[in-house]
Amino acid sequence: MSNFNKKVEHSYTSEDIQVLEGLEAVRKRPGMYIGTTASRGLHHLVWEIVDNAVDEALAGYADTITVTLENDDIVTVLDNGRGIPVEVHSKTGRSAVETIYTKLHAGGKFGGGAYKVSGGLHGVGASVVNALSEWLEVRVYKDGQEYIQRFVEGGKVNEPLQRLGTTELSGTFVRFKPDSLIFTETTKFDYDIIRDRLRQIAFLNKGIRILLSDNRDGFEKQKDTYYYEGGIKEYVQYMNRNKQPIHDEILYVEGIEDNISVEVSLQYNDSYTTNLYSFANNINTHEGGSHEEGFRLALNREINNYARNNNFLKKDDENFQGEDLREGMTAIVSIKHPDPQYEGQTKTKLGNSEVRKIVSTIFGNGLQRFLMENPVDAKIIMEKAQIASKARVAAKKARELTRRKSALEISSLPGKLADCSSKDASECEIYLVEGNSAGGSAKGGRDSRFQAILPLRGKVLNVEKARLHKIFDNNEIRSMLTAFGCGIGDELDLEKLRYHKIIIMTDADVDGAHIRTLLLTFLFRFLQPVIEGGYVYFAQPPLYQISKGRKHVYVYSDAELEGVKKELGENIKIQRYKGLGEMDAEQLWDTTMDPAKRTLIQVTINDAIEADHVFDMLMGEEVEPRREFIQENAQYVKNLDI
Ligand code: 0RA
Repeated sequence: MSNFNKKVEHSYTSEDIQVLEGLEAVRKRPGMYIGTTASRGLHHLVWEIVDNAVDEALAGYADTITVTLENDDIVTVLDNGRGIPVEVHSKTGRSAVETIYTKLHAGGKFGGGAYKVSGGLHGVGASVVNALSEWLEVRVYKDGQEYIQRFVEGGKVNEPLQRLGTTELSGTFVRFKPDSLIFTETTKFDYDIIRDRLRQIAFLNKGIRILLSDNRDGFEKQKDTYYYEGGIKEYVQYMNRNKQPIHDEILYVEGIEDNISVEVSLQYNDSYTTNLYSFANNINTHEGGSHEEGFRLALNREINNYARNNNFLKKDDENFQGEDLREGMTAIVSIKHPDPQYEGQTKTKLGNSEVRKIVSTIFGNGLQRFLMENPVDAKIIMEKAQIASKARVAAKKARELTRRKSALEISSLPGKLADCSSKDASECEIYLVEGNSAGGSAKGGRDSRFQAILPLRGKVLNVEKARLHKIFDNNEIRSMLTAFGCGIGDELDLEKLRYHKIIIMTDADVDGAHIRTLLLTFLFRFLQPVIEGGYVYFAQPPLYQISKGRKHVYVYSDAELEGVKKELGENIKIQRYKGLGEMDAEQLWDTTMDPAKRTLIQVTINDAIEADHVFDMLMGEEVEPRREFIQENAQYVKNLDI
């Protein structure tokens, strides 16, 4: 160490010439190294320096990384690791500091840790940052001493590493100013871009604390700190923050094999989209690769195994398919590999084939255990898979059917439909009306500009109990599908929905409740997005008309009836409406269809699984709960005053 008491002699060698030629090549064709010299490339410089600090943290020697944005486009990155080695290497005659910042691709050789996170999309090494900087300085705090080395004009060494004095600190501090000769488009760093990436790094590397602050004059003074003890488990929670998770426990699995570390976290929410993100050495592998393949393999294998063993799949049932299991899933797969190979169009596909088996084993074991230990969560996940697989089968059948049907049949509107004249779906309403006589009153009473009427004859087919070909051969169902115009299953397109209010109008009796449940079952099974989009309503016809002299009052519930009776006192006449057909056109308009006066009940299905349970209960073999439920009225609707 004594040679640091004075400046180290520094002679110009052939090495130096090579180094300069290397960095000169970077300056000549920066795009080759950082992609672009626009904003994206500029930020690349920060990722590169931060990656080195993250490596030191992953090696277990640092736990805090501090990034600041300073005036004059200067960025600093500090870590509390061991500090870059300062001794002069006998062969090269230079220090590790100098080598790391001046030799292309030198970083990895000095990696003290198991992983070199860089090596993917970026991973060009700190020397590239140096090459593209007006100046760069490195301070090393090590063994009680502080050292500094400065580089100028794209990595030129003016003087070798110097010792500055003593310090209590340990770590590495890098400060640099990107070269405006290179970054001609912009040299302004964007706080939000840096914040988002640092947050992601913190999620992907549990236990690392990352601080960011914006100290620039003329910018909002900002500070953020990221630290996630739970790592990617908290990442999943964060990604689901505006979603509705359907089970409480977030799955988290970690393991290591052949020096490859694997972490997976997963939770289902009530949506139908998949949020699967994979990473290799902290780089987002957009194009997937062997780690994602291993994940999918294990997910399919373990969920189907559990479903078989616990009777969520019966003897004759086919296995769940991958897509059934990914619906509504938020998952992170993160691996760290000592020698990652990237493939694909954008080099964001992990190629290492050995990773498939390792992820599959580690995640598979963890998932198996999770399902055993969390039977409540497991049941919810199994039921979600059941629904998804039913929907997939239905969609496939619907597709086949659409192909079979002639274009004419599909495109011509059903004869019974009394359509409205407006073609603006957002104001159009279609009433699904029980029975022909009620249909007549509705046709007479409606405002034909925006209200269409589709009378349905008798009981609607119970789609739960019919085979699919029968469902699609059913006239009522075909009439509805043709009138709605939005298609079905996979090919459902809400843009094509011809009415933004689908209003189910049935008698206010048990039969009516049954019919509307049948209609809802059909809508739920085949047109779920239409319910979710808030396009489905129940009309609310009155139960009674109360007359006193010339005064008529409509009453919509038994509870209301008591109040009105008290209010009006003696000599009143109560007429109970047994069906819609008892009302004439004018009465039906006044009480049930006039937007200014009516009450519509919007059908909402917040929780598809709960709804499915309701439908199973209503449509299944058990009679008693069905009767009770229908009489208590649907609890999956909410009141909406129009
Ligand atoms: C090589 C060897 C050692 C540490 C590092 C590199 C190192 C590099 C960077 C870059 C940013 N921060 C860093 N921290 C450490 C090991 C040194 C030793 O064993 O003393």
